[in-house]
Amino acid sequence: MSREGYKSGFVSIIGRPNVGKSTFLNRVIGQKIAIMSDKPQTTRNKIQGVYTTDDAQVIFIDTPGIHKPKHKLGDFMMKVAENALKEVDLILFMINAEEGFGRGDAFIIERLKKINTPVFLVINKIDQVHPDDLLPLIEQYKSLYEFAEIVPISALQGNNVETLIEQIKKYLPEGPQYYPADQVTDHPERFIIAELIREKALHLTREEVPHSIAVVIDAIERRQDSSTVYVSATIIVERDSQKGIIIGKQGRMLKEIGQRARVDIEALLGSKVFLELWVKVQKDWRNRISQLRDFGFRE
Ligand code: GDP
Ligand code: MG
Ligand code: K
Repeated sequence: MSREGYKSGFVSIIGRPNVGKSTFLNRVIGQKIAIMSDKPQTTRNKIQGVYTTDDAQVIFIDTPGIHKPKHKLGDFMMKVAENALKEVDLILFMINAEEGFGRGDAFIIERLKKINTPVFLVINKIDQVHPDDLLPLIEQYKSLYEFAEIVPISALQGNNVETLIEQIKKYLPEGPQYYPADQVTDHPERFIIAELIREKALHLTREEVPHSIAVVIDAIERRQDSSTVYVSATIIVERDSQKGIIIGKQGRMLKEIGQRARVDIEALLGSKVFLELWVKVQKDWRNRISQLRDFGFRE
């Protein structure tokens, strides 16, 4: 569908881990599609959220984040992120008002200087700081890069989020409504389900398993003559010890992960779910780029 005056485009959200990118996306889209966590690097795939109104459609990309690569997965992710940034209409560079400028930001700003896409500085978590502390922060960032707009918000409480949306619309070109109004994500359910399971595993095991665990969905089937959806998934870890932690004493941890994930998956699919979880050790999978696509990473 294309209409005169209708605006649409792609917006990429970047920033250091934990600045609130997923929280913002969830608030705008109003559905749990990006996974929130107090642990860094939870979001490793691109997640698109589609925000549609009468006069515009904004397609958000929650990139894995640009950071200094530590291993091959980091390299790969950074390439994905950089390519994504060149192709979008607008970049939201999100920072945490509480933390101020950090080395991670310097790294990101160097990358931004190499591309022509306009960039907003979005200062998040303003609910955590005194308004007087914002001005020096703004001045500091202004001296480093020519931002198209600077917008302070609280993604958690919603302050100024609508203003930000209005500003975003101004920067979008005229274009078609790419997605139906009721579609909030173009990711297959399979990806969201995998992220929900991964989120439960990370939360329940606390600091004991690394963020490198991956979840592969083996099957999603609606059983005939039944209202139940059957989901089979495998949690991939790098070491036997991690497998032990995920499974837990007498399988209790895995059971708990499964029960909690099932509740969310049932809400997502709107039907009863039978969830079967497996755990597999695959050593050093992060450095095997050839396998990344099998785990759902996309270029
Ligand atoms: P991401 O890594 O950038 O996607 O960050 P998340 O969206 O996962 O948020 C990281 C943490 O910051 C979570 O605990 C959020 O609840 C919290 N957070 C996000 N936005 C705000 C905000 O505006 N104010 C406050 N106080 N906390 C926030
Ligand atoms: Mg995130
Ligand atoms: K730029």
